[in-house]
Amino acid sequence: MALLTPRDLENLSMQLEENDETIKRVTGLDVRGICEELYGTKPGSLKVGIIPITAGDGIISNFASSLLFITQYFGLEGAITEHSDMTGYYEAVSQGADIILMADDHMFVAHNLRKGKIVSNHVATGIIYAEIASRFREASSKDILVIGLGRVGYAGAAHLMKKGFNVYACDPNRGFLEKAVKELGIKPYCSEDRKRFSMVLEATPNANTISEGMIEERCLVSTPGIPCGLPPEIGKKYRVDLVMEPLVIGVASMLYSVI
Ligand code: 2YC
Ligand code: MG
Repeated sequence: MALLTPRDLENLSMQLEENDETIKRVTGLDVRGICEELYGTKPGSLKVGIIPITAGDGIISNFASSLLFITQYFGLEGAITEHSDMTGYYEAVSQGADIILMADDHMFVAHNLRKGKIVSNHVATGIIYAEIASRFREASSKDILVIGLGRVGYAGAAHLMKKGFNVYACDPNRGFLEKAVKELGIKPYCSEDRKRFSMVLEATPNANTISEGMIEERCLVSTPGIPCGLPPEIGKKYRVDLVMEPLVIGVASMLYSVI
């Protein structure tokens, strides 16, 4: 799974501001508003313990500080533990953390110790980026394309099916596609169909996954994917809005879903 680099997390507040402006323009709500409607929750004065984890590739220099920025931005009280791993966990719980945020190379979780609610970044990210795509005010129909059916795309496709959208999806991994058709009832998308979409959720770790034949002249592409799946020339040639941000939107979804 693609790991964030310190470079991805530079200018996080500027990236958030730019994306929040686009989201507000194309959906009518900002990230806060969408999360409140999506989860029916509002952040109160909860304490969030942020615990650096040294497992695997280890600590990403500005990952914990980015989580602190995000926690505070959404009105919660955050603290990064002095110690990492199990010692850090003990420190956070002893200091009264209501919610724990920690990530190794495979799982990034938010765990509400008071309510016993836990969510992974993959699921929360898939859901919020799907929700953003689905709220495109200029959408021409309820048809929506999901590119990538890994842990993020699958969660996004499941959410969109539950919301009653016509979900078309593709993934180079036939097993992933068959699983999603069987379990979610999504329709397999193949480029020969020549079907075009005004809403796209792109959830792959690859560039240039979106081709010209897939999108309508006016389109919203919503993606947590790094690198960006939308080729710049296509974004310029058509009236495409792009919502793409490396961490804040996904973490906001995690926090709102467990508070
Ligand atoms: O600094 C730390 O505590 C590191 N153990 C954090 C590792 C995060 C690894 N995960 C990722 O980079 C991506 C993120 C987009 C969120 C999920 N996977
Ligand atoms: Mg994000």
